Amino acid sequence: MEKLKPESSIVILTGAGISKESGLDTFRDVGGVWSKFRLEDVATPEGFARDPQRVHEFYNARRRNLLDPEVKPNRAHDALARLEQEWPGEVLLVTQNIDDLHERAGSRNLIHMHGELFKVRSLYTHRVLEWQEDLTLETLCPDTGRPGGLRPHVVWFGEMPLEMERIYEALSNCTLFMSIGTSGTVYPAANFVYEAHQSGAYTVELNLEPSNGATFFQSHRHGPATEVVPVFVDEVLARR
Ligand code: BJW
Repeated sequence: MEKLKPESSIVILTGAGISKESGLDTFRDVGGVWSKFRLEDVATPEGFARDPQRVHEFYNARRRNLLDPEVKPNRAHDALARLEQEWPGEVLLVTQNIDDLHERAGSRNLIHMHGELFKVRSLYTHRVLEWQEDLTLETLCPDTGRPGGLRPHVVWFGEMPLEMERIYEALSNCTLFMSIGTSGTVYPAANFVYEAHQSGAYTVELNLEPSNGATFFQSHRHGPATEVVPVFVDEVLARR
């Protein structure tokens, strides 16, 4: 952290663990999403081609859950928004999450590398649309008027995550890299710590438990995100 100056750039990677205390399930923890659904069925292009209705139902349920007024940003989302607002240098938040809790907390310099639950994409025109309703096979694509032409705007296994060029550019210029609430099992996000380390950044993991790539971080804060993230953000802001 000694190299961290007020003008330094910070890159933050977040995963499902940061939204756990807001009431959203993680994927790989006990009782997580992948203990209830086969990822091959609901999170691959092949699964969507085989049974699009099943995939729609999976995302419809998650979309409705995100609309539940009980699901709100927590102290960890709030702390990251504060960091962006108060840190003099650039703060880029890269999230693997498709929920909108970072936006609701006030983060603005944000990349959703695995897409967004409140967006859908036309299979015919590739246009991305804001969307909060259920999707069915009968839903008409607004661009073409044809049914069955919309898919969730999410990145499934085997698909290219979004805005990778901008992310790698930021990783190559950052002085601090923070990874929060992610198991480090899904690539390319799991590799970001190496990219940041190679660029000379100080790398910190904030997670409930050591992640798969824990040994590659220089510092660890283990605990619930709502506890460890605000404390760490205060430490960073004290270096202004
Ligand atoms: C708390 C907490 C609390 C709990 N406080 N913490 C073989 C080897 C290497 C790679 C591959 C391979 N075979 C295939 C691949 C590539 C594949 C991949 O990585 N597979 C692995 C499973 C091996 N990746 C892809 O296909 C990606 N595309 C790609 O690689 O394109 C080529 C490319 C290469 C190089 C550059 C560029 C491109 C696409 C991946 C798409 C992932 N999609 C999903 C679903 C869609 C979105 C959705 O429906 O939500 O995205 S999968 C799912 O996993 C979701 C998540 O974003 C993602 C990551 O999960 P995350 O966030 O880490 O959650 P968990 O549950 O795993 O972990 C939660 C953590 O929080 C835990 O550690 C808890 O302890 C902690 N926690 N409570 C703090 N309160």
